[in-house]
Amino acid sequence: MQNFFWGTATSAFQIEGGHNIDGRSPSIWDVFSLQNGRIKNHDDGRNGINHYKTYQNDLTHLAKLGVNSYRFSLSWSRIIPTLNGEVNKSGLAFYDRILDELEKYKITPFITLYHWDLPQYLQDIGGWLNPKTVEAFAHYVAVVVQHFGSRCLHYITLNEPQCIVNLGHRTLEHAPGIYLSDEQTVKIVHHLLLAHGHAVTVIRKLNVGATVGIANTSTVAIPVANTSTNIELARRHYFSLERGRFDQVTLFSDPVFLGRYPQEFIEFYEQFLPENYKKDLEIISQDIEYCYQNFYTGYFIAEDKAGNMKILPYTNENYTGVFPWLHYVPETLYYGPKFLFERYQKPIIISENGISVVDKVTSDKKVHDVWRIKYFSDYISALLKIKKEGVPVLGYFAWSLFDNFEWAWGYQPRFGLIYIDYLTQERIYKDSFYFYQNLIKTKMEKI
Ligand code: GCO
Repeated sequence: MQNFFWGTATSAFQIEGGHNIDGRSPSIWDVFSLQNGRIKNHDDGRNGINHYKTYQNDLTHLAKLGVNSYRFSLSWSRIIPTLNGEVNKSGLAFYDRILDELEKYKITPFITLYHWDLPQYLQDIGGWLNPKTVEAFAHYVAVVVQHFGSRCLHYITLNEPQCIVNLGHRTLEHAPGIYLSDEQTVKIVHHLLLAHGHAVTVIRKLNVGATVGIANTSTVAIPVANTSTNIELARRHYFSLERGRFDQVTLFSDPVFLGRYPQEFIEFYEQFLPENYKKDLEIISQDIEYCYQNFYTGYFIAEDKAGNMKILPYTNENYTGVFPWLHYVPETLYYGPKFLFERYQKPIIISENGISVVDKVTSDKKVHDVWRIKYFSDYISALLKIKKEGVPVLGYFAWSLFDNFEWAWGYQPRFGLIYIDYLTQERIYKDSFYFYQNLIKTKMEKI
């Protein structure tokens, strides 16, 4: 095994394009993309960055970057385009070609099985509200894992179920953009967890020796003072759960790693869970290898004179880039892994971390993304610090390799190490590409 997984991450819908060729059927994001007013500037996500056609060249850039790992997701509706479950061979063949390229460059694949692009035919029968979707997921996972065999040894079942639930079904910023009541929302939480659990069962049964994980996400509570009471207040706030919010870390991580729902969740919502939910928790909490987490940002917790917890406002230093929610808070990659490891006792892999800034191509055809470099540099330093202090951190995946389709925000926010000129589809290395390349080169052997 490698010492440390240095990688970048992408997702199928955000980059692939090729939405209606070689047998792929629409996903909920294809449909959502075309609905009036859903996506900024009416950007059409179905084009991605044309990676379906340019993947071969695109992956030469990945090799140049010098990473030893690459996290990408599969388009479910490319592989299984209809409700009858039949397999589309050309869909699998596309990913075979990607694996061929990765093998050529000795880059370890990490496959995300579900990164938000549910086949529309499943949404048509109720989406994650319908238990049939869970069965369909297990079938799709079996097809994939059987097909790739030992060519892929790292699977991530779901990406950010918090967002699937919350953005897709509560705030309606994301597909399918259908509002669910608390009762229905609890059902899809449970179904998503079950989908994860069944995927673990399938992967173990097929016995390919792959590791499994789920990429949850969270905004981390950062203690402003390094005192045990302040750290405890932050930890408690980070792991608390509020009624009506379905985006907190314990909601998906406690069932997976501890085999139980958070106490508050049970108090608020137990009546909406299926009768046999405790049995289901056994499936959900099967042992998995890694605790993946997508970390972007944090918020500050202080202690007032009476010893009470207080959330502090951000300062100018916590620059936001293009996104109002994404503040520069490098301590996120120190306290996040620390708190998660203390609670779940599993090795940590950062499955996403990055920032969107306003990138401009200058007359010398370069992109001087100074802020992104500062962000990566300070976040990675914080991560390596907690690793040095004994938390087993095994990998880091920068989000993202390319600028891409940023969901409801369209193509305007740019998260890539590589700039995309959307008129010509030209790829231009940003300064942060060289920064990350150099960082990997100097750290690769040392940690
Ligand atoms: C995620 C999202 C990514 C986003 C990124 C920036 O996993 O968080 O899936 O697809 O592009 O988070 O918002």
